[in-house]
Amino acid sequence: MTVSEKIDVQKLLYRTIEQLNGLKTDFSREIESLSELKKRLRQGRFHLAVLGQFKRGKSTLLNALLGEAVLPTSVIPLTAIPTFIQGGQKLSAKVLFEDKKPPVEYTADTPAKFVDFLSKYVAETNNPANQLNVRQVEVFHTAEILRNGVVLIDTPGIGSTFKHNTEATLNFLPQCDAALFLVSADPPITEVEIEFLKQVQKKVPRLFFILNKVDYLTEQEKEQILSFAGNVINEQVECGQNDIVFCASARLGLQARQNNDSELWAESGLDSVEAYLVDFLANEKNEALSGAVRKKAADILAEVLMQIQLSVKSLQMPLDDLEKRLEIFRENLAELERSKLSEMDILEGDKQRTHEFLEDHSEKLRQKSMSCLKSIVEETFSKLDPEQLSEDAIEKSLAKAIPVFFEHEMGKSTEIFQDKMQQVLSPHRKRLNKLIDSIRRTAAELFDIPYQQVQSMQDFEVARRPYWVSHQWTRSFQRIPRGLLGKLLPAGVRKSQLARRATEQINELVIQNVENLRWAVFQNIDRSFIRFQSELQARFEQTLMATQGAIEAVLKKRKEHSEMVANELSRFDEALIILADIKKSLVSFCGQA
Ligand SMILES: Nc1nc2c(ncn2[C@@H]2O[C@H](COP(=O)(O)OP(=O)(O)OP(=O)(O)O)[C@@H](O)[C@H]2O)c(=O)[nH]1
Ligand SMILES: [Mg+2]
Repeated sequence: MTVSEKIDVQKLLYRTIEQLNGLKTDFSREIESLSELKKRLRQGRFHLAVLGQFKRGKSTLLNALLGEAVLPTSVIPLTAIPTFIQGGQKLSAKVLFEDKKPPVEYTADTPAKFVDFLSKYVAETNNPANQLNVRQVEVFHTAEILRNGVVLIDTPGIGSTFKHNTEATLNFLPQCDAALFLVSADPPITEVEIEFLKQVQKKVPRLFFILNKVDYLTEQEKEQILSFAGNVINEQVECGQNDIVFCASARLGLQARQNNDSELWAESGLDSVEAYLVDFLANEKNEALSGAVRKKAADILAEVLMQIQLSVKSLQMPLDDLEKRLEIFRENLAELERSKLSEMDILEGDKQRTHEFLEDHSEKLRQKSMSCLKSIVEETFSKLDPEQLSEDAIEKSLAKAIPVFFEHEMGKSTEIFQDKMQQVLSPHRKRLNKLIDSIRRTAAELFDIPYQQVQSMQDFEVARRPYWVSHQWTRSFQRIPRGLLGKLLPAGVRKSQLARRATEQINELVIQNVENLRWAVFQNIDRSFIRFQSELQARFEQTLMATQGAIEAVLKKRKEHSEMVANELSRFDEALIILADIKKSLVSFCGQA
């Protein structure tokens, strides 16, 4: 869909709202939903992440695309916290924390000062192991590329000694709509990158490869490395839409933008990257989003049309006939209401069973983590001399392993439970949709009006805020007085005391961390069920209002103000023609998509 078609859809939504406002019937719910759709169309976000091994030039590339150096870059592994860069009025930042600490906000005078500010939070050197508990950093920038709701995300490089970052990045991938995957010639694509790429490919719908730092290379070297990287990528990644490879020099690109040098910008290769991203990705975003918006709007209109047709019929029919039919309709509805209640009971049961499944899952995870942490302690015992063995040494080896292990398990659990929820909810969705549909069918048959089918019964994707699924994992011991494990004790006794202490500590750590993970999943499950239930309840009620509600309203009006019937009829007739026409346009757009 082109931008002008997007504007056309916006106009159609606007005209529909205008029509509904003009009718003297309460369409406030529909108007609210249509306004929400208009907003979604305007604000739609597109998450484009820059991924790759550490030091491939991710932050430099983003700086070049933004046109100035605002993200810290360095020769040592640096970016430790994901940074979300979105459109804004001026260069500013917001740092969000894990704990309840309020966010820190900053507006910069110069890019250099901005880099200094960000470095305090995102750089591994200044905030080692994320001591400051930063959850994510948001940057607001005026760059053109961010205009269309595109959010660029600078991610921590994978494969550095900070393994925890790699796991957090993997867990974040499902939120990316597309990614730029950076490789470079020094060294050419590594095994760690290939493993990472396989994961990325499973979770990110669109990938673009960039061979960065080509300024190092002669033409011949560039061709060699490009064909090498191309072969490796082709072997590892199923080809198709994902095989676009760009050559670029982020460093030259940044220089070009800083000096307003368009020749150098072209030479850096980033002109093609930018042109591609701005046009194609922004349109692709519009495509998916407008498709969903058009379908949803067409559905709302289908219900509105049915409601108006029902009202027209109810206005035309002899009064006693209308009362009779309404009575039959009410009887039918009572039966459907009973079916809905028993469906909701089954849903509640399924929620309990999903929680039980989580308890089972957590128990297995407790056992698995216990044996994993125990083997880490045993390894420490076997590697170190008795004199070097200390509670500190054991704690250090556990502290290193815990975030990696649990972050990984968190990712796996999230996937397992996403599938589980899909499995559990999808039959409910089907049955409840059928139930709601039969309200419409019954009304159509009983009142002899065309049945309007509602197409998209799927959940409408909720507007996503970027979030980084990294958690704080407990990794430190409860200290005990030094004397108890004193070095003066015979080696054998010390060792067995240490082993006993280590087992106690592992127990504690496992309990705390599994609980942390279990609680996060538990809340997700609950939230999904609540959203599902309230959405269906709302749809059920909306359909009742559009059918039973509409007929009852007409009946009341005819009894109390029979003189208004003719006016009302002509208003409805007019609206029917216009709205049916708008719906036709929306559906024909859908056909084109
Ligand atoms: N020659 C050359 N050097 C580059 C290029 N792009 C980046 N660099 C340099 O590579 C080093 C790493 O760049 P960064 O942008 O910090 O890399 P990164 O991928 O963000 O690194 P992490 O945040 O640690 O994962 C810096 O010294 C950059 O100046 C390039 O196109 N050519
Ligand atoms: Mg970086």
